[in-house]
Amino acid sequence: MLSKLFKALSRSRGGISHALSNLLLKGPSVNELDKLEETLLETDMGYDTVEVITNIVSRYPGKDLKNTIRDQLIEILPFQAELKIDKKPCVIPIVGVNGSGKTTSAAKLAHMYMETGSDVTLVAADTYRAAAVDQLKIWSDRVGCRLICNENSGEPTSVLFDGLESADAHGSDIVLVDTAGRLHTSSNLMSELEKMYRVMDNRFSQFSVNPLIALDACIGQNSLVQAKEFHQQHPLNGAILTKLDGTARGGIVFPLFRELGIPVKFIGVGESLEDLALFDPKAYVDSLLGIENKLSDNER
Ligand SMILES: Nc1nc2c(ncn2[C@@H]2O[C@H](COP(=O)(O)OP(=O)(O)O)[C@@H](O)[C@H]2O)c(=O)[nH]1
Ligand SMILES: [Mg+2]
Repeated sequence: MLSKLFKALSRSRGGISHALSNLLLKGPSVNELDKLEETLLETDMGYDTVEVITNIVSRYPGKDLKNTIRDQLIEILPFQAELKIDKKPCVIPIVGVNGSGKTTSAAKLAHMYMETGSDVTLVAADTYRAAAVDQLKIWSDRVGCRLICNENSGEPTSVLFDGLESADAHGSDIVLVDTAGRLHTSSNLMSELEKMYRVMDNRFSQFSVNPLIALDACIGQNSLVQAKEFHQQHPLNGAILTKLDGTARGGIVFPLFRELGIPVKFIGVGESLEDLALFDPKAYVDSLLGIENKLSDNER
């Protein structure tokens, strides 16, 4: 997985490494600092974090530069995510806008939890797109986990209710709920989500509720706005940052945590079941900066 993360961040790393090498070579002139700043901003890490780095660079432009930056960046980030969420069984609704990778991430998470011996129930609560249930059926077959769906229902809350009752009766440890994509500006769909949260919180208190937002890393700063609104509606447990393999903009992890207090818990680095990893701040920063000492050639 280190190798996929390393590959996924290659574009960001290329730009940052180039700017840092130039800086070491030519000294921290205003021009080189500007170039570095621009490169860093392009990764979406946000101005505050960029400033942390440019301050280090202008103060200690030495050969230990990368390691100094590394340590500071790791300090900004959330702790390493853990797979086990709670002692109680838990329900993980996966929310976000259309196409952000909710369904795929639900399947990847189901796979990850099954691999560690948990009993997993997937709930197909996207009742808007006819193909959504079929998509999840295919995934659940591949993963080999339970799936609760109702093709005749247009009521996501009702499907969720059935799913949680069934998971409870069966004794599932983890219930992953695939939801319909919605923009935070769509008040109907947002109030429907609120209804779903009410059912989870009030009717199924035997489960801890741990919502995750799926955010497409390619869309950059827009994800901050989305995350903020979803987080205000119901506190999010964290984010799944998807499609890191297709972008040079993985830096959004920083402002998500610094500005909104939302930790990235998982990263998506491809389209298959195995392409999900727990967020590891050290591996992430090392990959971002091109610090390779932790990676053997086999791992890459
Ligand atoms: N490259 C890549 N593609 C992804 C990733 N996660 C999801 N996708 C793709 O993004 C598209 C939308 O994903 P989907 O799960 O259906 O999004 P949803 O609308 O939020 O449920 C699909 O083609 C997925 O294969 C990822 O981490 N990397
Ligand atoms: Mg979907």
